[in-house]
Amino acid sequence: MPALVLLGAQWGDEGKGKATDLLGGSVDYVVRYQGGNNAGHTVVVGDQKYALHLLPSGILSPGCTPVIGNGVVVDPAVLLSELSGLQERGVDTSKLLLSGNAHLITPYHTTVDKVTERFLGKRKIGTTGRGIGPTYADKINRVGIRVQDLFDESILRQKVEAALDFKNQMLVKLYNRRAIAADQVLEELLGYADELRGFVADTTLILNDAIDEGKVVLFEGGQGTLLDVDHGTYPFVTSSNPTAGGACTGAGVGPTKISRVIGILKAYTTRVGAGPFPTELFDEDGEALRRIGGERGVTTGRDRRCGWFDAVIARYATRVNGLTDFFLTKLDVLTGWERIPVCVAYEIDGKRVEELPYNQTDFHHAKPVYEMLPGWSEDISKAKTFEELPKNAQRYVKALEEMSGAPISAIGVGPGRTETIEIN
Ligand code: 2SA
Ligand code: GDP
Ligand code: MG
Repeated sequence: MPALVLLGAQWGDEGKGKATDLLGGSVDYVVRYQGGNNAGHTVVVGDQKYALHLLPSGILSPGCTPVIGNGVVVDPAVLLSELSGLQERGVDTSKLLLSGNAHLITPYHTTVDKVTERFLGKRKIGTTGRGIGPTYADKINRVGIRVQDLFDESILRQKVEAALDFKNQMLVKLYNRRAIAADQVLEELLGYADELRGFVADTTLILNDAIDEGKVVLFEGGQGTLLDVDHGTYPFVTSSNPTAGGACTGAGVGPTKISRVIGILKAYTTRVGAGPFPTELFDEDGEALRRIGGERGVTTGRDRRCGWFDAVIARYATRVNGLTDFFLTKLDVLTGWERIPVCVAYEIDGKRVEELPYNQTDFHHAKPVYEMLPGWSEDISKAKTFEELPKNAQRYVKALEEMSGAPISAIGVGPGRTETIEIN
């Protein structure tokens, strides 16, 4: 298996960090290909809990080389503080590779992100405020700053001045804010150069060589399919491509090299930030899922919105990502419900719809059509095989698998590394 992608099949926070960590022991490289420190990936190893934002979860597996690909947006201050935080806890971070083509998040991107959200008011996206959207906007607008620019002061100056020219006019004239001084930005960025230099590499070349040599490369998505800027619930999305194709562009590896695409799928649904969410619950069931599942943003600490499992979304994720299999996570959180509703289709303007509507207005009007599945009350957190699960839990997994369009190859029954059932 030369290369595989692991990505979120819903709105993020499905448990990708844990799943990546689980595979970490058997892969040679773990690569982030999009997003930045908006991500929050939790990994629990023994009694130690790690919250990773920018670094690939593979950094916690000793044999594994962590890679930040060209498609990622990098806040250098966050990267350095995440690295030193891990070093203080005894994690070896020396193998990290950072693409010279990755774009940098600078303080003006973070400012523009926050100011834009404030001005959008009721229509805000609910971003993480980490400067993600403005940094990708600059990249597409060809006024971005890349990691490699840190090592050429005169080029860096030209690029920072060009980028600030327009932004300052906007900040001053439109938003009534103070202009940002190029010298200040330049000084801050240059201050990171020496510490980052040793990590910078031609990651595309290294990864392609590794695959050709038969090494195993795992691409770890941040956020999720429904937050994809092309395939998600636009405009309530992030500004990158967490879907499988993003791994190719965000790391410089061709699709013919990828043989497995795993969708991480939570046994219910959550979302952080604004936007449509057909199965969202506003009652005590939603509150219970949030409490039992610990559904709180790893980056911003915001409460996550919670709802029942949505098979329409799972089928869509199978389609747009070409999923080969699913890891179903957090099945243990559903223990104790007598009956568990599962959304099998939508009703839109009186019509039953089986597939995710491409039309935004239709999706905003979608009402879930539920099927009731029988629940279970036994503790499942110690189960090691599928057969050890209570019959109704087995039935729930099988029903989800049938509705979602790809086989389930692993089931999470707790946050720990070992609390997983593998199905062969
Ligand atoms: P942004 O900051 O521009 O990417 O925000 C745009 C939308 O994308 C959502 N988004 C996320 N959704 C779920 N999890 C994310 N990571 C953190 C976590 C979130 C947190 O692991 O819990 O701590 O709040 C993530 N990152 C971005 C975001 O909510 C907007 O809807
Ligand atoms: P990610 O962004 O997809 O990596 O997910 P997050 O780390 O933001 O959120 C997932 C949360 O669920 C984390 O707190 C994980 O420790 C936890 N988790 C992952 N898998 C399981 C599971 O199977 N059961 C339980 N109870 N928790 C899990
Ligand atoms: Mg997360």
